[in-house]
Amino acid sequence: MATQAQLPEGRVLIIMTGGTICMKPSPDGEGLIPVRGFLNQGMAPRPSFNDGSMPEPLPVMTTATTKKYLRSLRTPPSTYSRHIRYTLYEFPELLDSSSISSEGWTQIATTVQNNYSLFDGFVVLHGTDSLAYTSSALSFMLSHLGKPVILTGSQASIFALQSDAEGNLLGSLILAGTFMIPEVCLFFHHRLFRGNRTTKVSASSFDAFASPNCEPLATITAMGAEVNWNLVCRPRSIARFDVLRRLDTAHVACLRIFAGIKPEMIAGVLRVPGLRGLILETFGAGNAPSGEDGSLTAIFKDAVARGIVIVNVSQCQSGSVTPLYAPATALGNAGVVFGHDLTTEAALTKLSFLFALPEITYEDIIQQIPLSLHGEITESSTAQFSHPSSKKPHLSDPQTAFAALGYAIAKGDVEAVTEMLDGDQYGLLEAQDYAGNSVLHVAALGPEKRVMRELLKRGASVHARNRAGNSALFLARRMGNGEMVGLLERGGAHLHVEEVERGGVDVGVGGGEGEGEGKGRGESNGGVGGVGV
Ligand code: ASN
Repeated sequence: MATQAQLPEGRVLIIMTGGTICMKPSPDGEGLIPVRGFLNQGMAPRPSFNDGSMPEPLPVMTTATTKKYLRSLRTPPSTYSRHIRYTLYEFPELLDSSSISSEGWTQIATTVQNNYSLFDGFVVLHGTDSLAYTSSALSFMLSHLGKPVILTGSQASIFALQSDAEGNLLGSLILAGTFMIPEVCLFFHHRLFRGNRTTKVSASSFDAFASPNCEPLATITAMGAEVNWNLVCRPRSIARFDVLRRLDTAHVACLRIFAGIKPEMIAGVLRVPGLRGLILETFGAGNAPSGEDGSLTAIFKDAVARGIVIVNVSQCQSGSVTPLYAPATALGNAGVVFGHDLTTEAALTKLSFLFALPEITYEDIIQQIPLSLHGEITESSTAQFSHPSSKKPHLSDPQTAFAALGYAIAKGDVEAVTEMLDGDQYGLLEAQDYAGNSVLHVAALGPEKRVMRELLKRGASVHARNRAGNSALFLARRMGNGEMVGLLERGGAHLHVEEVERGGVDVGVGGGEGEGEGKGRGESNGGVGGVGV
């Protein structure tokens, strides 16, 4: 039996940007303002955030080259027999989130990037007003993300007697330090949403966010977290984590159609100097007035001819924009793009992202809008996100299926592995054997690089660790399998900080390259060859 001191730890960096969660009344009586010292004043005195173990400070990269050691705390063990060890980095200027802009998003994205190899997950504390915008923006800025980035905040300050702050923060912390959900998420009121599907729906209720067109990725209940792994988007190509540093928000606008709107108003917006894109919030399934004698339709047509991208999204919270009615069809014929079930927040930030890509053409952008880049839109050909395979399950129960897959991987049988994963109904990419090894651990010790490539392309997590705390990369290094090491590193793998601390291998920061040689030393993990869930 592991004693409490031996329980594994998930390491989480909390990034504090401001918001109500850290606010107190301003001394001059001008309303609530963010205050500094959240870790010491808001978290350390609360037993659910601090088990009193007084762990060592943790290193945090405050810029790409500046490392600081910051006070760390540890939670008591969670339902998952795991502590969450964390520290908190406060931005130099804390904001009411109504003031955030693309610079703030860049600051968050680069902080994640600079600390990527030092933590298992990230929690971003942020005001609720623009939380759905920031979550959407980050989902596009962070590419080939392999770790959870969870944004949260609260409707009442952590210093208030009755607040949602503690629950939102603790839930985010436990999810970020326990589950390898490689997405930008928003956690609020017991639910974990895909960030780019969210919208703020209440200015006062604790249940302040909705994700009307996508089920929650996870829900916290009294029994723990129920993760809907079928919905989770994983990287689908072999590449390292990267960040697009700046979105082009300067050339995008948003306009809400209302009953009786004058065509001149719309024409005025479409003539704003430098405008490249417009999000048009239409009625219902995508309808707008056509104007007298089609005058409004002509205005849209003219703007499209001048190269302005116009995206049609609905004012309704749920449902999708489609050419069901004549007015929506007329907009489509004028060159307005159907935004299907994109939220306004996701549509605005997606356009800002696409405009920021070097050398992208108008046609490229039009093609990308209806495609799901990070799960933000339901592609019309696949009405459902959950994808139970049409093939029959290969084997009758998860244990037998995982064991069979493990043996096929160990043998290097690419065809058998591919077939089993095509027919997988048990979530075998998430499964672990009795020693905590995932399919990637087995493949790291196996003979076939092609099997590893197949697993990586299907989004198997390169950051999963077995019960001995070893990653697949660590095992491949110890085997001295340089090719496997290189492939894993190309897929974003790096040694975990604990592996570095144990083995004295320099991991570098910001996802740097390893040397492709088995150099690490550490405890033996045993049991990789024998599989069974
Ligand atoms: N005005 C606050 C903010 O967005 C609202 C909140 O966090 N609940 O920063």
